[in-house]
Amino acid sequence: MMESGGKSSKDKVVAVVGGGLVGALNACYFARRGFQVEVFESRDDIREAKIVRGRSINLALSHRGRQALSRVGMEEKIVSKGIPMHSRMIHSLNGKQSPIPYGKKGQYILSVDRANLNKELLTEAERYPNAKMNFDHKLQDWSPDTGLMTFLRPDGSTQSLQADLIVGCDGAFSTIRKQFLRRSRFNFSQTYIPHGYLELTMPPVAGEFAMKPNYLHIWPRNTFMMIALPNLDKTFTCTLFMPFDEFEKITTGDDVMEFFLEYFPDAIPLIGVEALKTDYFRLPAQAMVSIKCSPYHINDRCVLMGDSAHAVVPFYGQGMNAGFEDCIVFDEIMDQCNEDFSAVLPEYTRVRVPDDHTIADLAMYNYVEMRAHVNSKWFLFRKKVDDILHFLLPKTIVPLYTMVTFTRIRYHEALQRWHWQNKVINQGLLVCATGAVLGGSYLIAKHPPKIQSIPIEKVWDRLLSLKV
Ligand code: FAD
Ligand code: EGU
Repeated sequence: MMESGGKSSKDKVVAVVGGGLVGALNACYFARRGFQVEVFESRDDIREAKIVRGRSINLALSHRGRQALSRVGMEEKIVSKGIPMHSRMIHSLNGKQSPIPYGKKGQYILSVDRANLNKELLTEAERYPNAKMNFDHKLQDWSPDTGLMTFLRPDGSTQSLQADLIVGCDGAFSTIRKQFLRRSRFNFSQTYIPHGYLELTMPPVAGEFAMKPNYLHIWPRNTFMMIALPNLDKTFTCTLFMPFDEFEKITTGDDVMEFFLEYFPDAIPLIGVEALKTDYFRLPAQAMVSIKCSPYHINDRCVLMGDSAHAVVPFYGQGMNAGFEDCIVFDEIMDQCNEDFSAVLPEYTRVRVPDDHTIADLAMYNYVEMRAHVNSKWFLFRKKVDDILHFLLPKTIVPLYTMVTFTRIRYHEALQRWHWQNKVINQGLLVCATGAVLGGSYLIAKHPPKIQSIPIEKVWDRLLSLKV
């Protein structure tokens, strides 16, 4: 396809910096259009490395992410190796487990292995003859004027390459973004939350999953929270979230046991006492950061996608899903603008910034809310109220997590709709309450109750016999 630059797409070099989840998927999107795609990844090829040390072992894949995969023909391959989670399983302190479905039968999320997903995407990208992987290439710096990038190689040498378009997919601590930070009118905010996270493995019991597999297991304990997602090898990966100052208080194996006995007693035999005591100290607690910025582009030269543009705290399970949706949105704008980068890039910023900023806000809001007052009772209660209202008024009231997780309603529209729904609910409650007061007063006036006095010593008996 010829356009303004005079070069056709097959003559243009698109450099994707970062071969993580979003970079690898993006490589497929650009290769499919015929560009000369060069992926630069600082690490070694994870398909050859024995141990992959990275963030979170598994992730919740939902509708937005699946849609993005399906457009490059990868949905089936990934979904077939994912474990469906139809419900949450809420673990109360007393060991009681209560399931809360995500929705109707087809509404489930998938637990997918991060390393496998990344490997499959790299392999898919490599199937295009016009896509090339460059591992062990760590970007050092680049020039917005010329598009020239410099990479550091493991032997200490450097290598340079010029690209027509640079796609920054190099994660939350993006090197590409450094050039954005030097520019005027670039907005940037970065917030570390006081919580850290730590991953523990729950082994199989007698060759079977230690807990029900098709659930996202949650232990909500206000300040402390644990989540477990199933893996294909019948283990669960448990992620413990707690404030760093609490992590610091736990320094010995006995401290760990005492802590788990108080907050997650049912998990102790499942993880195993010895494993718990050692696994806990294997890695230090990891930090979580929320990053927002805008614009996402520099001229017609460079664009940020995925965590490099918007790192979100993991309390909505949307970081990767949002990054994958970035790829769809960019791809659609490429069609609309005839692949003219000078039109595509500003349009991408215009369309995508409000949605990415909203999911960052929603995830942060959920973090604050969970931390403040979400114990298992409250969690169960809130989700049930949402679901009952949705059942009664299916077209009017759609829970926020449903819009976020199971639709492609733009994040900012989902938020607006949620505000509107809350107004409707509150007004509904007001009408009901007013009606109840008026109706009640009328009935009482019409049929004055016979005053029946209860002997004071019976009051407690009555109160205690009430089942809550
Ligand atoms: P990354 O995955 O960080 O990849 C960036 C890549 O760039 C890496 O491979 C890195 O090596 C490379 N790189 C970095 N710097 C350079 C450089 N200078 N030169 C070359 N290469 C470079 N999301 C969900 O959707 N669902 C979940 O359930 C979920 N759970 C999560 C749980 C936790 C605890 C955390 C921390 C995150 C979770 N996320 C989840 C978010 C998800 O992990 C991220 O949104 C996702 O990994 C972003 O992908 P990315 O490709 O943009 O960045
Ligand atoms: C955190 C860490 C339950 C994977 C938010 C729900 C998460 C995930 C929830 C992690 C929660 C919280 C939602 C999904 C998902 C819930 C969601 C959180 C996956 C509102 C690997 N969150 N997560 N909400 O509804 O929409 O189940 O590490 F505990 S999936 Cl914090 Cl849907």
